[in-house]
Amino acid sequence: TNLSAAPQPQLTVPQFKESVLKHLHSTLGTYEEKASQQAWNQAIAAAINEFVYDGVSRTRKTHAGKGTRAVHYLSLEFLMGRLMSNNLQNLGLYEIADAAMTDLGQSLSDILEEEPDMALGNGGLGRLAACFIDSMATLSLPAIGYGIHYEHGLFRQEFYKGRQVERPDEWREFGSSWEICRPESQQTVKLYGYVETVYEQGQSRKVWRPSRTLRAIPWDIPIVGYGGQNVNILRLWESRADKFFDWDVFNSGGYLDAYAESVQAETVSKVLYPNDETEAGKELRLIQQYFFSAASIADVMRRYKSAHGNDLSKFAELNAMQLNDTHPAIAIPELMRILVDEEGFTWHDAWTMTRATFAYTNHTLLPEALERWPLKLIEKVLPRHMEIIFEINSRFLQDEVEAKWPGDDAVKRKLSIIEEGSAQMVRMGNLSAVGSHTVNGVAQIHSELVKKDLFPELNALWPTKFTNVTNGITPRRWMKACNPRLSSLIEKHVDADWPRYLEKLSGLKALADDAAFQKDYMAVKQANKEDFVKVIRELTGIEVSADAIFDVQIKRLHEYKRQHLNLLHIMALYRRLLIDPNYDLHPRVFIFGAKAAPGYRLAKEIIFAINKVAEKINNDVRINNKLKVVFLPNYRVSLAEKLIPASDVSEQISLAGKEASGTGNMKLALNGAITIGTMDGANIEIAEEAGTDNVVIFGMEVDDVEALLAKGYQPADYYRSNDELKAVLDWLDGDFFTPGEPGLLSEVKRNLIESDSFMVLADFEAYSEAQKKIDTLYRDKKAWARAAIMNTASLAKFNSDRSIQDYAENIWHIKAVPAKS
Ligand code: 26V
Repeated sequence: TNLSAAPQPQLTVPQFKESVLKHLHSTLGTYEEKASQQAWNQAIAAAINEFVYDGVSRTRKTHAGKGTRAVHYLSLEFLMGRLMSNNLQNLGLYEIADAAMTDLGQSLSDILEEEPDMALGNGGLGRLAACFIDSMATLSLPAIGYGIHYEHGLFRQEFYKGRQVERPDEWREFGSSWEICRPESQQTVKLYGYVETVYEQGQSRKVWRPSRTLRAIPWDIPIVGYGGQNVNILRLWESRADKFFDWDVFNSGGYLDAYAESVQAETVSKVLYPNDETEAGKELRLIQQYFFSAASIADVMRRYKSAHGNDLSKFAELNAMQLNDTHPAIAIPELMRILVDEEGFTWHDAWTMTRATFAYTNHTLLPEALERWPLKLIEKVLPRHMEIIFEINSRFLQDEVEAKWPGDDAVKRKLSIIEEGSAQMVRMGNLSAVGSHTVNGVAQIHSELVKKDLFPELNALWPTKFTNVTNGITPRRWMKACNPRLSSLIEKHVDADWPRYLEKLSGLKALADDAAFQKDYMAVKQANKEDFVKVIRELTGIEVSADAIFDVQIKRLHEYKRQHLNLLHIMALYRRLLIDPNYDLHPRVFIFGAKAAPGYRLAKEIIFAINKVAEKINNDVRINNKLKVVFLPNYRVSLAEKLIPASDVSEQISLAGKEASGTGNMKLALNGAITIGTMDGANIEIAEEAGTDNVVIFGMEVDDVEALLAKGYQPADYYRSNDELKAVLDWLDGDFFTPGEPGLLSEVKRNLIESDSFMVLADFEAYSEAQKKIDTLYRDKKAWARAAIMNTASLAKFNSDRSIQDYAENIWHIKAVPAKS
């Protein structure tokens, strides 16, 4: 195989030029002098797609009819971002295309900016799925991603007077260059209705009589592996009305009713739900989950039968399905329904096959994020599935729990898939764990907590079921494509195939103290920062200096991630500068990027508070530009790609035990930012790999948090005993940051003093001390450069290829099948 080499371009510059012009003329129907940036973008996409589609065909042909086991990655979110530069990089065509466009008098980098992000995900979980399908293609694994073809991705964020406003995301208003509609593979999905018991030849059988059906239309996004050998598919389902014109309704004057039906059907794939407590229990969300799970399983079945006929005995042997969180958990009873009701398997055999098929990844321990559906709702939308869930549950409790803990009703109540209470609820985590052969967490500490705190009894029942796969990121997007300066510097010192074999960067460790290399490395950082100064100016009008420390916190806004801890410290620095204008602080720019769920009140208040504090600080001439605060609107993948290479400090300050893994921490560290972080999620493993001298760890650990909680946490004690903390919290009450309108920021203060569920005040002092260490370290240019280089050189573990290799070997048991040339 050619996996060991960097991708070889299959075109010369003149050939690429010719191809783009051909498509501009005969695909787009325009010409050089007339073409808009968008038309150029589409012409380049068409030129790239000649290779992409060829890869799709070769990969399909290689797999067709083969008896090789494949994995199906079921995820309600794929946060893909832009695809053009990534596809060019993975095909080895980036430099060629760049030169070709320059010859044509165009700027490739400007044209790349025309592409909207595919923001079909909320945050970490969705971006992880996107990195994983890149790695599955790169490793030549037979793999398909399944999800929803949302018309609108995550909302576009604007600020109005410092407050978040949500606007619709229109990523494919005029179509997308990267999708192929496959009407020949459409499926029908049933909903609602009732269950009938049919008696035949002394046997009874359950038949679901649905009262509604939806059509599921697949859109395939080609996923180009690094080197372009295999091109896999991300299959996204769009919902349509089953029959657009109901002729009977139409003839009797119900023309508009027929349209109304199609509008209703199309709402199913209309919009991605934000992670939002207020959305819990929404019928449309449950239908989304079932819609894509059912369409995907039907698709897998169709492919199996066309290759192997109607004998399903090898189904589980040939198909693995990974549940990306509990969102597709309804796939478990769906597969049971097909095997038992439609294919005539005994319950026992169907259950053996189902459990051999599914594995489940847990991404959070936060109780409010664990999915529970009202039993009544599932009964209404999916009556047969509710019966199957009851059956799964009663067999699990009687055969497995009773055998282990005879007569113990308390343990049964705790483990039951059905939660009893005034309204019965279905616990999707329990269903997923019971119906899967393997359950994994996403970082070492998180996987331990899954066993210890979330599923201790299930872990006692099945000690080998629970495992860890530490998350990763694709170095193609998160280094090679987004940081071309660092990539070319690296290539002078290590093998060109480092984006595939990231451990090759460990060769840089020998250069960590080399003065010339340090100088080159820091010059790259400086140039990236100078580029980003312009981005900040364009997006916010704020002027910052590239000589300041760029201190970055980019992630969804959530109390457990503690953006407000960062804010309190910024206020403390500001106060120190006001008290003593000579306070010795290396100039610092604090940069935030974060969307809050639309219904998450306090998160939105924190955004508002950061924006108001920023406004005041950025306009205060007294502090001599030593401090700037920038909140970038509409944080998304394409903005991350510009910011991460320009970052000096990576803020990873969640309360210990709450951040399952984090993946931004890996991207920032790989690009040479120094982590200031708690002993949480993957921070722990990053410190282990990069060396504890090269990260700044602070604050309570999981045990400390537990101890403080047991003792009784009193945030007001910290408020009273720390004068600086008291002063900055009191500041929020007045009108200092909101002139003429006192109290606008009081809710943040009140929450911290009265509840502070994530112990911000308890960690404030330790955080403030850790920030002093950052300041001191930065002034020692050599020590800083050394630490940054050690981070870049040591992060091979967090290559998503390694994560996927772990899944392939330990969970899916699948092997590479390289596509033939
Ligand atoms: C969901 C919800 C839903 C309702 C209310 C609040 C809330 C808060 C958080 C979530 C998280 C959804 C799952 C998720 O995105 N987890 C993230 O997964 C990443 C990939 O494994 C991991 O790196 C992050 O640490 C983890 O937060």
